Amino acid sequence: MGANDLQQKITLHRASKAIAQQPGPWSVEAIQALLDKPLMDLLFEAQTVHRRHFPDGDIELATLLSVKTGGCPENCGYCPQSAEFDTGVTAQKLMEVDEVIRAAQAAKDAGATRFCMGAAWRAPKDRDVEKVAVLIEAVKQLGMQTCATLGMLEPHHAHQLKAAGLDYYNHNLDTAPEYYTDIVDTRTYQDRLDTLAHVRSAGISVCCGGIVGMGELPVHRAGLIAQLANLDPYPESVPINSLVRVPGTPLADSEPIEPFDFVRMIAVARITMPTARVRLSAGRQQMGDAVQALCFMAGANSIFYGDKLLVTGNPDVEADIRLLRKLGLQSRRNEQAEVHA
Ligand code: SAM
Ligand code: DTB
Ligand code: SF4
Repeated sequence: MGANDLQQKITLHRASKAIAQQPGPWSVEAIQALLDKPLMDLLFEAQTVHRRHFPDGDIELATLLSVKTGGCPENCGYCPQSAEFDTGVTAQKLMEVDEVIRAAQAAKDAGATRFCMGAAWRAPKDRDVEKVAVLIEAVKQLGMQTCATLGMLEPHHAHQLKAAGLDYYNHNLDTAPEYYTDIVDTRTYQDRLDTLAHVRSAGISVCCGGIVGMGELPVHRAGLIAQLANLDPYPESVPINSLVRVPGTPLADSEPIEPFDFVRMIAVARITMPTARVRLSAGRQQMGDAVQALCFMAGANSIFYGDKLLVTGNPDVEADIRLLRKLGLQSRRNEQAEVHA
């Protein structure tokens, strides 16, 4: 080993020791201080944590399907599926199982390992949960990881979904508690925390993150990360969304987030939740390859993969595969291509 290599190893070792000694629970101030660091220092710290916990450096590919679209009674200011806003989204009923299986099989064939089913409900009724349980069983039989996002759950719903084979439940906290009432007033932050607790108690892994670019202050971004990182245990999956500004929603004219501030959010999620899958989520279509590459550098190791999110667009599959290849990043899809090459 040359002197330079040795020096690099020592620097890396010192950095990882310093990070390992950071105490939890995380205060908003400590997170704010991370967000305020010089970008290169923050990236170095995040990448150090990332490599320690994910030495393989693979990128998880998760595909979304809106199984029940539109007509939602909630008024989340960012959401094109709320019945309160005129966004051109037409309400549809729950999809049939055959159609869902076809979509999941196509996602699997394209290289996705996780299939996430979204429903525009405030909270599913008993009969809705029974029907979604059938969808989960069918997707599970394809050998994919299953995820669902259906709104607020009662404890017995969570148990039913677990019994059907649900691996992850997505339920986002979206922003800091003190900014939440500016975004939605048909439910409370505590409602969200209660559902997350039911999901945990049922033994389902938690997928929980938020959205930036909704006109929030930097302290609200720090507050969101503090809430996520202080969940005990913190979520296994953390989707960080950049607001997709949909005409007709109250947040359509929000000031877009500065791209480097988005990268900072990814880095701080990685540092504070070292073993989580941090997902570079909505907003990639507006982001460009270079910013996405910085997000991977900052510790993102999952993306939503497929031409559509729930109702809005996402980069197409070929563009994503090209990007991952250009960056030399591994995904199951790339591994398969190498085997066949
Ligand atoms: N109704 C359920 C709920 O609210 O939990 C599940 C579906 S909801 C569409 C899932 C998540 O998508 C929301 O919590 C929010 O974080 C995200 N989301 C919705 N609209 C978005 C947008 N325009 N831009 C970015 N993320 C969005
Ligand atoms: C998450 O955090 N983002 C996804 C998923 N979980 C359900 C949804 C993004 C929605 C973007 C706007 C739309 O297409 O509706
Ligand atoms: Fe309904 Fe979920 Fe959209 Fe809120 S985010 S309006 S709960 S679908």
